[in-house]
Parts: sequence; structure tokens; C-alpha cells
Amino acid sequence: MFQQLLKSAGPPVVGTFVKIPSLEIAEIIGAAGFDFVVIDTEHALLSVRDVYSLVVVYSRMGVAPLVRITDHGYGDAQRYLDAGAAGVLVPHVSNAAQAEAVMRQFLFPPAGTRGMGFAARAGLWGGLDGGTAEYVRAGHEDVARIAMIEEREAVEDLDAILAVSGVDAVFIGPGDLSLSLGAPGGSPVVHDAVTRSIGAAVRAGVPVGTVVQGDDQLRLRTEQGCRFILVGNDTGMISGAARRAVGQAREALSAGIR
Ligand code: 3PY
Ligand code: MG
Repeated sequence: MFQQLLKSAGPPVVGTFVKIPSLEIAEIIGAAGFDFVVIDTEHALLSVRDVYSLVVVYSRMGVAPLVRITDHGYGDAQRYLDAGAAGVLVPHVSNAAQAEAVMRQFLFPPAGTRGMGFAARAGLWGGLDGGTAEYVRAGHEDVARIAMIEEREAVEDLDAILAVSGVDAVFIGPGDLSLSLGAPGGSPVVHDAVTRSIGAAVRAGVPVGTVVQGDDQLRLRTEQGCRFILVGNDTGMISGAARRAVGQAREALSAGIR
């Protein structure tokens, strides 16, 4: 589903990071109109069961659920794919050899080593129309394997990473790039590294996404060719709304007192 969205014409698809293991918040975010979400197990304390519940709710609401996995391991990531995740974002893919090794785990033989889990949710509990052949087809063609480019080394090896057959898309992470490059977030050094990385992906014909702050960045990254864009996260939206509510109340109170 996410793979099809990436290939469709038109403006980039818009998503947000999900960090809160709450079905209520999932329904609120899911109803807001996002095309996809990235359930974040790298930086949020989500259990495998939490991820499973979020994948079910978002997919039933027609919002493609991707999972940012914790590291380069197979175990939990495989369980997310068998739970029906639309794809995985793999953090800190440093070079092409690493990209090849990590993505092979998420491709079925002979291309890779992913295990058969037809009796899981991705196989509709063993009842998927088309049987195991369809489970394997969907695991190859519908699942998006996305490498996160967020280190100096990865930017330097990007052309080779983009040529790895298991890499379906790349996501440029400005936050970690800023740390890796030793330059402040939002500085020209980081901005240019993101721009050059987007350009390399566009030239290679590999769908590329990033996270943006504000409308100007959204427009710029879209013009540069991003196919998927992340705006904020559930924690930030709640914190922002809460702060605005208090701010407005305090302002109204001080206006009344004057
Ligand atoms: C980064 O910017 O480092 C990310 O992982 C995405 O926000
Ligand atoms: Mg990062």
C-alpha cells in the first residue's frame, strides 16, 4: 500500500511519527488525514504488542503503518512485518554493505533470508487469498524497505546504497546528520547534505523522503523531489496543543486583569 503510494503521481505523501502506545491517540491521528505513519521503536518505549495494536488500528483506518525498527536485527522487525506493517525504516544505515546485509533479512529466499509466517496476520492468519504465493509476493512487492541516511559515511556512500536491490526507498534524517557532520541543525552544512542526498536519490530513481519543519521546508523538499514527507509526531502535537491552550488562557486572564 505504501509502495503504491510512493509510485503514484502527484504531491508527496504526508505522514507523522507515532510514539504513544494509545489506541485513542491512534484513532485521533488516523482520522486526521495522514497517508502514513512511522511507528517509532528507535526512540519510543513501544513493546512489540504496542506496535502490533498500532499497526492493526492504522491499517484498518487506511493509513499505511511503517515501523522504524530499533536496530539492524531480524527478530522484532520480522514480527512487525508479519503483523502487517507496510514497511520498515532502518535507522543508521552507514554504507552499501550494511544496507545489503540488513535488507536481505526482509526479503524471502532466494533473494534473502526472511522466514515464512503465513499463519500470521500478514497471511490473514493462514487464510489470505492466493495462499503462500500471495504472502510472499506482498512481502516482496508491497512492503517498503527504507534505509535511513543519517551519517556522514552514508552520504558519502549514498550512490552505492541506492543501487542495493533490497533498498526500496531512502529517508534522509537531518537530526542525526547534524550530529554526524558536527554542524547545528538547520545550518547550511546540514541543509546542503540533505539537498545533495535528495538529488542523488532522484537521479537514481529511488523514492526519497525526509522530515520537515514548516511550510517553506515542505515546499522546498517537495520541489527537490521528495516522495514522502514527515511532519512532526504525536507527542509534539499534543504538547504543542497543550502549550497553546495554556498560553491562550493565561493571555486572556492577563488581558482581563488589566
Ligand atoms: C533524524 O533526523 O535523525 C531522524 O531520525 C528523523 O527525524
Ligand atoms: Mg535519526
